[in-house]
Amino acid sequence: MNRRSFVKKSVLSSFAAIVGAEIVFGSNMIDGYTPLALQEPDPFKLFKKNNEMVVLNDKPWNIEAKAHLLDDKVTPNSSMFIRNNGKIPENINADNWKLVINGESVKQQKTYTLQELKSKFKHYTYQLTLECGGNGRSEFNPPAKGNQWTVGAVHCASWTGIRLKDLLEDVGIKSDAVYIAYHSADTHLSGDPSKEPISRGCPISKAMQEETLLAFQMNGKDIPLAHGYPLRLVAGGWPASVSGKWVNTISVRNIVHDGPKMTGTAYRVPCKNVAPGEKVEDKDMCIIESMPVKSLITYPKSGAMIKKNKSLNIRGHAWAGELEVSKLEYSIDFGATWQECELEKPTNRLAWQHFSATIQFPKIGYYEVWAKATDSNGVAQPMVVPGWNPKGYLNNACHRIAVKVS
Ligand SMILES: Nc1nc2c(c(=O)[nH]1)N[C@H]1C(S)=C(S)[C@@H](COP(=O)(O)O)O[C@H]1N2
Ligand SMILES: [Mo]
Repeated sequence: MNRRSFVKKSVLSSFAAIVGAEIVFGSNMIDGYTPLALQEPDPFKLFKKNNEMVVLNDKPWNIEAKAHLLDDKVTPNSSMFIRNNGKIPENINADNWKLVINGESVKQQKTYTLQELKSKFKHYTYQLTLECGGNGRSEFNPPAKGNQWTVGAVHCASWTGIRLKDLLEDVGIKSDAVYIAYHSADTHLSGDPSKEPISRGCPISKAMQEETLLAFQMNGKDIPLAHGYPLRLVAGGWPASVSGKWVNTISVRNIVHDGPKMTGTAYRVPCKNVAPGEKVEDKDMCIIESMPVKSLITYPKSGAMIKKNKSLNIRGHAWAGELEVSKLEYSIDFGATWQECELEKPTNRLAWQHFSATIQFPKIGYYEVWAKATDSNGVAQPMVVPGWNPKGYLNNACHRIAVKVS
């Protein structure tokens, strides 16, 4: 007879500690069995997220915020969306974390420990807007495959780290350098260790900007595991896919990086507008760089009720990739007329900007408040979903909330 052994006492008590209760018939569990409660962890507890966040996918984890959860000027972890392409690395030991700088265009390969990075280079802190290229995807028609982000795949946290530029200068790069690429510790969903879930990067010019960081802190603390602990690339204003989490290698390339999610339809859009649903050839696709101008009304929550003759204070944030937002307007008549909002300057380049306005409504009834940002080049958000593309990127249509006056 093939007798199976039962779970060990020590394992049982550690399970009980995680579950937070005695596992009453636990001694009947066979060895190697994982209680369901540990197989399906509560993502809100696991990642310390507000339980109004929306889980779009659990394999891999993809979780988005709602507009009203993003009301803080600096986004706290509890409201930050999570976008993973693979499995979050396990058993990270920051004490022996290493960063390798290699590639065709380094003078010689170099390796730094996390400790060396922290002690050798000057630290900088910036608030940086990171928006997933696919934020707003759910509104494209014909629909695009992928996580159906609505409006909440954006955050602006405060990141502390070293400048990538300082590091690359220390390594020494050749004059033929074109691109930098990240490689990370997360693993492919297939379990195949030879495959990377994602490896992207940016042109040298973006890598050399003052605000492009290799960050080890977020909002003044170690970066949360889901957001890239212990080391993350942060390139504000570009699709957040450039900001590699759990980074263990930076490659300096003499070609445009060709890693997973750099080619085909991934993070690329037709170089020229196409009709919805049109087939686009590979050679006519361009890599997304600076993100377009956009804004979000974060207060009040859509569905607000106010009493007649009372004014309504609204507020939110606006961002424009590499550019500054120069104007923010609101409309209560479906875009027929616009009034200007108060708009603050960004705390630093590539941080989102805060806006506010006090609105009077002419009479009792249903209204929508729309917000529209304009960037420093005079380009405004469209009122309808812009340029269809195969993977549903770059939807920067005006955000709107419903308001009832009674
Ligand atoms: N290593 C690694 N880095 C990554 C990803 C990933 O799956 N693996 N996802 C990218 C994408 S597509 C986005 S939108 C952002 C999301 O960052 P966040 O989860 O901290 O919000 O991380 C980027 N960096
Ligand atoms: Mo993304």
